[in-house]
This record gives sequence, structure tokens and C-alpha cells, in this order.
Amino acid sequence: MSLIKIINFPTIGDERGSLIAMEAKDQIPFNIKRVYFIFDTQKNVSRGFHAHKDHQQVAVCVSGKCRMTLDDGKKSEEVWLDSPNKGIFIDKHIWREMHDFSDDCVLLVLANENYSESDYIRSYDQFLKITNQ
Ligand code: T46
Repeated sequence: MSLIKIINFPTIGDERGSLIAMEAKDQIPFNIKRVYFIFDTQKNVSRGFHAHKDHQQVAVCVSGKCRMTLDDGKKSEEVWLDSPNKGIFIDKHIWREMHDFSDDCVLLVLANENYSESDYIRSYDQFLKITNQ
């Protein structure tokens, strides 16, 4: 089974332009407790390099693009987030990395929990121990 779970957001368009709505329990498979976005990422910078113990997230580049790799401890897959109507669901216990941010990239992330540093697994060795036990 693929680690890349794409969510295609319907684009509502008319002569004025486009609009995308993201609603909990409709396009988003959880109740949204937190929204954050990553922008102005410097050249040749990669981010992520962690997994979450419980948190689930949906990520979408609402502007520009970046390459995301997901890893479940057994295999790694990558996807370009390159359209505002293309989101990915990232489950708990998935190691994520974001690379190759375009200058105009705005990566929007919806999360099912408030921020908590104790939910992060920031050591890849610890991640492998948890996922392979
Ligand atoms: C994830 C990927 C896709 C907060 O104070 N509140 C927040 O809601 C978040 C997300 C972060 N922070 C603080 C924690 C750090 O001191 O902001 C700083 C940067 O966070 P971090 O280094 O974890 O950022 P990324 O880009 O590596 O990872 C982020 C999310 O943290 C993470 O959950 O899945 O984006």
C-alpha cells in the first residue's frame, strides 16, 4: 500500500478566479485543531526530519512547490506538492522530510492536535525502533 495518500481538493472557479475549501470530515479526515504554514524557506534548505507519535496532518502547497518524502520505517516514497488542489494526508508514525522548496512556496499544514514538542520523534534511530518493534 502506498504511503502517499493524496487528497484532491475540488476547485470552485468562476470568472473571478479560483477558491478551494478544506472542511473537517469532508476533505480533511479529522477535526482541525491547528493550522500553520511554512514560507520564505531559504535555498537548499530541507525541513522536517521527524515523525509524530499521535498527530495527523494534511499538507498542501497553496503556492509554489516542494518535494516531500514519507517513510514508514520499511519503505520511503516521495511526492511533489505542486498544486493548491493536491494535499497529502500524513499519518502518525510516518517520518517526513521536505526538500526543494521553490522561492514562492507556501506550505499549508492542518493538524488534528495543538502543538506539542513531546509528540515529536526527532531521532531516526528511535523512529526505526518504534516502527519495527
Ligand atoms: C511537520 C512538518 C510538515 C511551534 O511553536 N508551533 C507549531 O505549530 C509548529 C509546527 C512548530 N512550532 C515551533 C517548533 C520549532 O521550534 O516552530 C519551530 C520549527 O518547527 P520544526 O522545526 O518542527 O518545523 P519543520 O518544518 O521541520 O516541521 C513542521 C512541523 O513541526 C511538523 O509537525 O509535520 O512541518
